[in-house]
Amino acid sequence: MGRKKISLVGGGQIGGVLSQLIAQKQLGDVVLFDIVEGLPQGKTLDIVEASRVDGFDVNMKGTNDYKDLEGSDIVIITAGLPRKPGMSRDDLLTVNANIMKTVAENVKQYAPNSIVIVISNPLDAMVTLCQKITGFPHNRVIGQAGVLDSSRFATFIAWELGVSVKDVNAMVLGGHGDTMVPIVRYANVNGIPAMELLERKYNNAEKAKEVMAALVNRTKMAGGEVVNLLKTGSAFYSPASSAIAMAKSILYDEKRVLPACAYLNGEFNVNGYYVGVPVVLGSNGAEKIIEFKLDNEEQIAFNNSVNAVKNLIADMERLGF
Ligand code: TXD
Repeated sequence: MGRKKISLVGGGQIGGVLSQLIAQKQLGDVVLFDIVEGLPQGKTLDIVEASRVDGFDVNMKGTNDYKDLEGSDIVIITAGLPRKPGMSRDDLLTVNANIMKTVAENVKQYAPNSIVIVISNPLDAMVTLCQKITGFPHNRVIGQAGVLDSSRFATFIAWELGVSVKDVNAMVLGGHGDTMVPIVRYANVNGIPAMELLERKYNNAEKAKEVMAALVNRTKMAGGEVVNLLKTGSAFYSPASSAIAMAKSILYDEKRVLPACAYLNGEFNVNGYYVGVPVVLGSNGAEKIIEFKLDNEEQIAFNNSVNAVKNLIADMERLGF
């Protein structure tokens, strides 16, 4: 039995880290595609030359030819420009939609049976466009945002409470923009509500609320925080790790429940849009949306986030995509 084939379209910062993680975790063989000549070839050669040191067997190919995507089980798309300081994710819409159009046409042609994970921003719009152009069933086109946003939220909670991040569960839903919705009510440390632990820490319910509000706010702005520090691009280690968690759940049919950008058909009262929600990820891609009740405040924030996604999609359609 051959190894699974994972193709990465976009060989920039995230594409490079994705390649290295796939090799180190031996998830499958890798094709790294980019339009820049030499870039994917150089990165894959460099990674493979560490195989003796790290002890991994992997076939890896850097390419500028879409034909190499043939037979892919999974395609992860990072092609597109990242943000610079002062830009919102939505500012990338026109340029990245043009790139996604070409990418999706080629994925459709050369990897018609693949499951696609989109990472390029503005995420919710790029996933929508990718599905539209490939025509793949919705369960086979998903986007990565929620795993990362949730990991950021969990990290900030762990720091605040002085506990291992491994014991923190925290979930962020909605669109991948400033309106994303960290779900405070279910944030917990090994099942114990994070809010209760904050109230105990400060012995003051009001202060606990303020501290949590600051963690929520930092989570929403976390992408921008990294952009402002890096100045030349956006986060790339953590987005790559997050997409790998999704790919692994699909490749090993783990059926993990991960927040992902998935197509809603009435779930959470949303019809016909891609939005971040908890999803069962298995060998058929997004196999099931996990619904749960939102309270009033969460519902308002979620609706607001869905509206932001709808506006973004309307903008994209106005641009002719
Ligand atoms: O969580 C998330 N979803 C994200 C998404 C978190 C952080 C960053 N996120 C977005 O991912 C970011 O806003 C960008 O839209 C993508 C890729 O970010 P990355 O940091 O990897 O950007 P790079 O380093 O600029 O790499 C992009 C590569 C680069 O090598 C280009 O040559 C290539 O994309 N590119 C193309 N590849 C294929 N085909 C076309 N047409 C093309 N155009 C550019």
